[in-house]
Amino acid sequence: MVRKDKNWRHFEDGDDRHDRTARMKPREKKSSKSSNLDKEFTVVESKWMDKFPDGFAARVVEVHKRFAFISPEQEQGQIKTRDVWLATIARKFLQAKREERNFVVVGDRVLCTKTSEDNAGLVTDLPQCVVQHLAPRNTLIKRLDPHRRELEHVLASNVDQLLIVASYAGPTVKWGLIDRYLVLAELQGVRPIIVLNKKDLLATEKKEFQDDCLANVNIYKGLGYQVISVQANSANAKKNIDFQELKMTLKGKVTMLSGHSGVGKSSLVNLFEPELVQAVEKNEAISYKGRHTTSYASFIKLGTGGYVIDTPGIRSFVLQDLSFRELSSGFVEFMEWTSKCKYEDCRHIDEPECAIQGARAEGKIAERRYQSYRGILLGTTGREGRVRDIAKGLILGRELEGDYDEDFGVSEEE
Ligand SMILES: Nc1nc2c(ncn2[C@@H]2O[C@H](COP(=O)(O)OP(=O)(O)OP(=O)(O)O)[C@@H](O)[C@H]2O)c(=O)[nH]1
Ligand SMILES: [Mg+2]
Ligand SMILES: [Zn+2]
Repeated sequence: MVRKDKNWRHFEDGDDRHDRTARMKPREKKSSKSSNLDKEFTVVESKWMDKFPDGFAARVVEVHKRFAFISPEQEQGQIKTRDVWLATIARKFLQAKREERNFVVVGDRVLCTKTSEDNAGLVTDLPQCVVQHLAPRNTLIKRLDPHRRELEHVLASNVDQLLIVASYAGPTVKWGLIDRYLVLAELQGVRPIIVLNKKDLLATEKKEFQDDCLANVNIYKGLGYQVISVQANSANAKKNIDFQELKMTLKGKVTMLSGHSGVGKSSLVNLFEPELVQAVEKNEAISYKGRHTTSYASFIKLGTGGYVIDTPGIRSFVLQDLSFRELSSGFVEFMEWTSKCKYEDCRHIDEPECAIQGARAEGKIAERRYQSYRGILLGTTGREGRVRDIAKGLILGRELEGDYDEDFGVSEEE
């Protein structure tokens, strides 16, 4: 049984299926021993296995402040996400990566060595290892660190697809947030898929709202994006044709879920036979208030094929600082017009003879999408948390301005 402690969440018996920390507790006295493997870190990857006969390749499946969970890779990089080791990071490696907030992130491919030392200062029956090497990352999902802007906050790596999850209502869909995630996906070369959940709640909304939702869905579909409408908590969810489509889309891929807290990300994951069943708040009213049910980004194998990274909901998502060129390339419908602007450095805001403005006037670019672009470029959107945070007195200086946020994948308590 896990000890109740401020750093450790307490679980009832049988409630540990969705939590990897359930099998450990803090050690009474911290070990003073440190690994002497630090010196070996610079060894090139090709020679690595010779140096470390007990070395193995693995994938990072969950990251905590002082340790991570990894799953050893089997053939062709496949992993069993239920089979986890407790990993600490070689010290020299920590220093090399100081400019980042997390040393390893979910999705990273790493090389590890077995250890019998309790480097994390924990009592656990999990096998333990030390991360010695980080493979180059193919794709990166990152955002501005809301607390310290000079730090890059990488949320996940080596992701093939981004599932942008929103609910029609409870909480109400924020189209601007979907646009920002689309920009992120476009710029990283990660395929975006939009999922609109809580279809049942849409039916209870006013016709005006329903029409607006339909118009927005049609905008995205018109741009070539896959849009899927579901009710994740329905007993018949799996019979739904949209569910079947999503199942095929997830197969053979690593897909990261993102979106506000309470939109139904974990409910959705649970439909695809996950190796680790995800916790879902039963009381819907509580989940609307932004209380997080999922606490850590977690890499999970699906019985129906593929892997997902379930993540805790976010309060606001602020893109990295982007130039107007980068930003406009994140809006796919701008592409055919940007070369026709009179000025090469046209930002499409108030410049004369701007082709984007022309297309907008003719209705060839949707007004709402243009306003999203303008809002991101001028820094006036992406800051939903701002009003609430001013009220709470949380905005103290520039670094917190506008986007005070919950951690994403890193617990505040740790
Ligand atoms: N009405 C309705 N409720 C749903 C639906 N899908 C999920 N819910 C409920 O919405 C609440 C939040 O669901 P979760 O799956 O925990 O949401 P989440 O996005 O994982 O939330 P975080 O982990 O906090 O980020 C739960 O009470 C679910 O039962 C749906 O299609 N319709
Ligand atoms: Mg969740
Ligand atoms: Zn222009």
